Amino acid sequence: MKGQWVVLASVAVVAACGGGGEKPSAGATTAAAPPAAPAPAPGGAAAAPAAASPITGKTWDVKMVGDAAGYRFEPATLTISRGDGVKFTVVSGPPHNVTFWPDSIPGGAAATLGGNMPQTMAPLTGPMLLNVNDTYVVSFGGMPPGTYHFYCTPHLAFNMKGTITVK
Ligand SMILES: [Cu+2]
Repeated sequence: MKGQWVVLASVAVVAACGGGGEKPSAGATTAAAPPAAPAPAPGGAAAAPAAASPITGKTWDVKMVGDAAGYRFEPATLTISRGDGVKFTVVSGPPHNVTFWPDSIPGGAAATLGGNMPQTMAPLTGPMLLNVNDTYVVSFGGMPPGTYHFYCTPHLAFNMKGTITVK
């Protein structure tokens, strides 16, 4: 089972790299990503992360679950206000993480989002959460309104995806 996970994780990473359109060698397409909002200016994966903007509003809870029913974020869709935060907590089935598609977030949001994501492993890619009860908090302080699509890198193939809408 472990070997299978490694293979799937590799596929997901390749797909994630392809999404930014920066890596010429990947050969992957953005087919795995949900349809992006029309965005002439992509999220800007190349933009340097900005300084973190703190949470000034409510913090919402999203569970990261993997059980007999599958892998998922609960809730998978969330509407929040600018300045709110989202706390992801591992409930079962780790490892999980939170990765945003650079081309499926509002134009110009990548730099701020990158700055608001602690300990990233790659652009807009949160660290692996290895244990039940591990948490990861993302501030939406300073984030432009719009829709932010994200997924769990190890479980993208299992459709572990979610959407946060900032009002
Ligand atoms: Cu996961």
